[in-house]
Amino acid sequence: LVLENGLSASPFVWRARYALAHKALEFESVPICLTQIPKVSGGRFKTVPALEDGGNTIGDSWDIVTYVERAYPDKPPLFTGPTEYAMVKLFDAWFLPQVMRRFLSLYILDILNAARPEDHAYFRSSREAFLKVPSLEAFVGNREVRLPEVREALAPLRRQLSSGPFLGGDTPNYADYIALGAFRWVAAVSTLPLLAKDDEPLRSWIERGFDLYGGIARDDRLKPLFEG
Ligand SMILES: N[C@@H](CCC(=O)N[C@@H](CS)C(=O)NCC(=O)O)C(=O)O
Repeated sequence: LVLENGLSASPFVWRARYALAHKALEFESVPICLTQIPKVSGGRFKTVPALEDGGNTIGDSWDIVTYVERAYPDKPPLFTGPTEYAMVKLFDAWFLPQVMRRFLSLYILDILNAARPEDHAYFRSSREAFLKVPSLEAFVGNREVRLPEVREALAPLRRQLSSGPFLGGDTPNYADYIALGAFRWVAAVSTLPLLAKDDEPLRSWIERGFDLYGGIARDDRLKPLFEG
């Protein structure tokens, strides 16, 4: 899901990219913008990410990871088994409303401003309807004042990362990819640094996570996630 500057911004696309890299699966990435989604793959997909693999077409990031895990059992596993899968789903059920929605409340106007011009009208009307807000401006209002509360909402991540380099422990798991994908999304659009300069262990973990798989999330065009 590309912005005007060519960066890929969707947190859901990023978690899927991390998953494919983890499984050492080669893929071709097709950059499209929001209003192009209905025009690709015969209109089969309503959202990105979407995966075409041989004759199989899969939309939804969780369906994609479930599919690649089943289709490529000889590749590095994303989950040690159904128990870890269930626990990471639980993590996502917390992360989506408690973290990603808060990120949206800080950055939705930055996303709009960074989007391709042809997406602007659709992005505004669809997001205002989805969030049930009178305007995106009202939704991000007072964002500097709300920043400490958003930082505080990340406390469970800090707590977990104080006992190991990744949320998954010694090595990254899909919970890491879900969370890293959201920070990568913010870094693509942010005009307000999300985190304090000394926010450890989040800072080291984000550096480590962006460096994974040959620097998968690195890009010179990214905005600072930390105050300078
Ligand atoms: N549950 C889906 C959510 C994906 C999603 O919401 N993607 C957004 C971009 S971040 C999208 O494609 N939206 C299409 C639209 O708004 O028309 C997943 O996990 O893949």
